[in-house]
Amino acid sequence: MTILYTPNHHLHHPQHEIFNGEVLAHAEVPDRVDNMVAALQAAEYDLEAVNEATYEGQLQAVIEQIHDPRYVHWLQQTSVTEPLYPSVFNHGETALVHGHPSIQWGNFCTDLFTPIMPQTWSAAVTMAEASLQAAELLASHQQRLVTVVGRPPGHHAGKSRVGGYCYLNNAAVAAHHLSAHGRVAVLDVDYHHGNGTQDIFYERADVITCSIHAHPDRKFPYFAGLDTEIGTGPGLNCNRNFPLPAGITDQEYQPILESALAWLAQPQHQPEYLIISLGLDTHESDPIADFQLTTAYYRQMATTLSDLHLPTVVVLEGGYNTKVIGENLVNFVQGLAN
Ligand code: OKP
Ligand code: ZN
Repeated sequence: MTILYTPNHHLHHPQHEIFNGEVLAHAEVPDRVDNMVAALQAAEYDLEAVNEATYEGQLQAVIEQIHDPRYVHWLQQTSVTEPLYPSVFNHGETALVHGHPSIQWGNFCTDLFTPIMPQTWSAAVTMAEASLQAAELLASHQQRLVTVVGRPPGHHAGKSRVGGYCYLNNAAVAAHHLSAHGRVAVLDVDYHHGNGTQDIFYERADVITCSIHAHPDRKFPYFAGLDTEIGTGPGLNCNRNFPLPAGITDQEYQPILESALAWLAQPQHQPEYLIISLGLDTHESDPIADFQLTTAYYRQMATTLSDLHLPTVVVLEGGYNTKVIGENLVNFVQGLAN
């Protein structure tokens, strides 16, 4: 097992998210990753730092194949000195207007939870680079198991609209890179629906996607995540959602996880690589969620995943109790390597 992490996640530290006009403390904070790194080191794992990324070559090519290049270029080139929030959301064709960056941002984003901070680009592109390196370690047969610990997360970042604390879709970077080497399955076990990943691969049959999450009637991202969303065109029947009620326990989650894995591994799919979008916000103590999974269960969850016997990249997504997220990750990582 190789564990990559991105020390420069500290560069991105949003203070506020705005919900229903209320300014709240932002949940996606650097302490999350600091707690995970400390717990992994205490458990004697070696972590390999991915310090920075140059936006060129393969990284740029992969990112611009999964995201609208206009969005990515804009994010890369827009420099802000203050947090940037959208004011007006463009629901039509992307228009590269010359107005205030707050207006331009309205082309590409969906909510008031995902501000652009002065150094968001550096942190986000480094996390994407680490995800690409993880995929390459599998593609080149140097490793069968790689975990990427960093932030910002990525699974709500779609082709051209980002949100939910996510800017670049790290899991999609890994999946798209590996899709050149074999069929890929993406399983999203974050508490929230992986709507960005679903969007990116919705019409593709070479990357199949599956998400287990809180029912969108109740939780973010609200406008996606129903079990009727099954893919389209060549991607028909290559997406599957498991929306769940509040209060899910270990005993209730396990058979759903097994159904998801059975669906991913069915003969029509035959994945050769597995990407896990791992959110630890399914934990019973999570401050923004309502599932009841226990710390010990993450070990069982990962052991169940390892039964697929596929080369696997784990990419960190959510998880907002900064006191227990590291312990939960250690349990997961130990279960995976079993
Ligand atoms: C990101 B990830 C305000 C509600 C805002 C946004 C949730 C984004 C989750 N209290 N919720 O999937 O963990
Ligand atoms: Zn989440």
